[in-house]
Amino acid sequence: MKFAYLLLFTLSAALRDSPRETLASDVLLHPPPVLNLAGVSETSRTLVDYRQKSSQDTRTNNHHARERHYTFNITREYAAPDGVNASLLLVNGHFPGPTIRANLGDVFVVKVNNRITGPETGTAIHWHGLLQKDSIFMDGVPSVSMCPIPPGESFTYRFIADRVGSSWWHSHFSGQLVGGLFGGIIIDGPSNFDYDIDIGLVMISERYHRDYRELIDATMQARVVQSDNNLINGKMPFDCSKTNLTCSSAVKVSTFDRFRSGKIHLLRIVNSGAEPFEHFSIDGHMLTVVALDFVQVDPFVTDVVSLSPGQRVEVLVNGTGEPGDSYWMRATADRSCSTVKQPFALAAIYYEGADCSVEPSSTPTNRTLNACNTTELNKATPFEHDSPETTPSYTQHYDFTFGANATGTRLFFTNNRTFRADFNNALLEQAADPVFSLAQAPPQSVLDDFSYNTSLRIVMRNFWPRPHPMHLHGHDFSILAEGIGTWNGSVRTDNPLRRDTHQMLAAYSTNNMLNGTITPSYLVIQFRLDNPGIWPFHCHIFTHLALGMYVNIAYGKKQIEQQTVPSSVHDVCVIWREYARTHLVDQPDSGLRLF
Ligand SMILES: [Cu+2]
Repeated sequence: MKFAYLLLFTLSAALRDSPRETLASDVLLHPPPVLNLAGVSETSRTLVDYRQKSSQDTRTNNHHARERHYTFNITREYAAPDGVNASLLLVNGHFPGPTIRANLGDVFVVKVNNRITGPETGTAIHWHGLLQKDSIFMDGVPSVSMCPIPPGESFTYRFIADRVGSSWWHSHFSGQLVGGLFGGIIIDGPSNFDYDIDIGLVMISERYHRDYRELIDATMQARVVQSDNNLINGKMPFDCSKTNLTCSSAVKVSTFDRFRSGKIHLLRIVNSGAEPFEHFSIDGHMLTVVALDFVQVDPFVTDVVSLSPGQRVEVLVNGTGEPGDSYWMRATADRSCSTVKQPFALAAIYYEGADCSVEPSSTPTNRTLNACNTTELNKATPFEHDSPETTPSYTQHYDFTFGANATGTRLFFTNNRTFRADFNNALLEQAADPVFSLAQAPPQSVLDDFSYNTSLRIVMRNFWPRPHPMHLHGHDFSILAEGIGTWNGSVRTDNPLRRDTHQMLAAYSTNNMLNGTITPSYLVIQFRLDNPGIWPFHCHIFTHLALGMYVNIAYGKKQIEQQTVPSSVHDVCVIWREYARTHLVDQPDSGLRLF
C-alpha cells in the first residue's frame, strides 16, 4: 500500500514539474505572444490592448476560448508524503492535487466529487486570485457564494481563466487546506518577460502529522498548533527518529531535472501553506522577480524572495550552472512568526548530464532572512500602470484585535465583530433576491455594505504582535501605506504595488508577547469597486481565520440582483440543508479556517 502511494506521489510530482511538456498538445494550441524584456516600454501598450481585447472576447465572441475540463475526486486517506503515515486529503489519489491549466480567456469546468470519509464532511473549492467577474457564484466560499458540497455529492464550477500567471486552488471549508486539499493553477497569456524553460509550480506548504479536525479543536481551545514538517511540492523526508508514528526513510525530496546551462527558467513559487512565512532561494543562483501574485512587475534581481500564505512570486533563474551540476532549492519557514518544528524544506535541481540519483552537495550562498515581512518586494513596480484615486469615494477603518467573547472563547475581532459561517445559506443567493436587504445579513456574517461607491480605501490597524497575510477575493488592491505606529496620512498613489494578498506587519510589543505594551501596525489599501458582489477579505493564516478574522465586503446590490443564480448553487444549498437537518454538522470553528 505504501509503495502504491510512493508511486502516486512520484507521478504527481513528475506531472507538476513538467506541465508545459505534459500538456503541450492540450494547452499550447494558441501560444500567447511573448514580449522581450528589451521591448518592454515600446510594447506595453500592445500588451494592455491585448488584455482588454481578451477580456471582452470572453464575454462576447471569443472563437479561441476553450473549455478546460477537470474532475476532482476528493478522499481522505492515510498517506506518507514526507515518510510519516498520517491523515491526508487527496484529489484523484494525489497530494498536492492536480494543477489546472488554461490560456487566458478559456473556461475552466471543474467537477468536484466529495468522497471524503472517515468521517464524512462538506467541502468547497476556492480559486485563489481569480476575479470571477460575471461568475461570482463560483468563488467557492461556503456561506457566501455557495453552500458546502455535502458528503457523496458533486458540484461543477465554471469560471473564466481571467488572469495570466501562477496561483493555486484550495478548500475554503474548515481546516481542509492544512489537511492537504490544494493544488496549482497556471494560466498562459501575454507577458512582459521571456524565458526558455517553464519549470512549473514550486508549492511550499507545511505538513501536520495530525488530522485537520484535531488542529481545529486545539485552536479553539487556545492551544498552540505546531506544524511538523515543511514541504516543496509535497515532499521533504522527515527524520523518523523524531516521531512515534509509522515512518519510512525511503522518501526523497522533489526534483527539478530540466535545468539547462545557459537557459532562462521560469519558476512559479506559491506559498500554499496555512501558517508559515517562507523564504525561498537557490544555492548559487540569483532570482529575477517578474510577477507578484497575478501582477507582472518590472523585473528586478534579488537572492531571496519571501512569501506569506496565499502569496505567489514568479522568478526567472539564469542557468549559470554547468552541465552535470546539481543544487539545492531551499524554502525556510521563518521561526520568528511561524509555529514550526522543522522549518527547512529542500528540493534538488539537476542540470543536463547530472546524476539524479545523487543528492546535491551545494551550500547556501544567499542571505538568511529573518523577518516576517515582504518589504524588499514592496518596491516592485507593476508593469501595467495603475494609479489609484488620491481621494477614494469611501474610506473604511478596521481594527483587528484578539480577545474573549461572552462565553470566554478567545477569538479575533474586526471592529469588535467576529465571523462565523452559516453553511445553510449562501449570502449571494439571498442578495440576488430583490426582497432581501443586505442589512438583513446576520451579525456573525460581518458584512459591510459599501453600496454604490466606486472605490474603497481600507485603513487597518493590527494589535496582534504577529503579522496577518490579508487576502481579498475578486480584486487586486493597491498598497498605499504601511508601518508601525500612527499613520501620518501620506499615501503612495503613483503606480504602487498591487496584489491580492499582502502581509500586514506585526504590532510592536515591548516583550514580543500579547501582554506587552502594544503599538499597532497599520496598512492602507485601496481598490476599485468594479466587481459587484460579496467578497471575503480575511487573514490567510488558518488559525486566525478559524478564530473569525474575516469580513464580507459587499457592494452593488442592484447588479447582484441582475445576476442569475446558477441552478447548481441553488441545488447544493437545498441538499446541504437537508443533509444538515438529518446529520450532526460539527462546526467548532468559524467554518472557513483558511482563506
Ligand atoms: Cu492572521
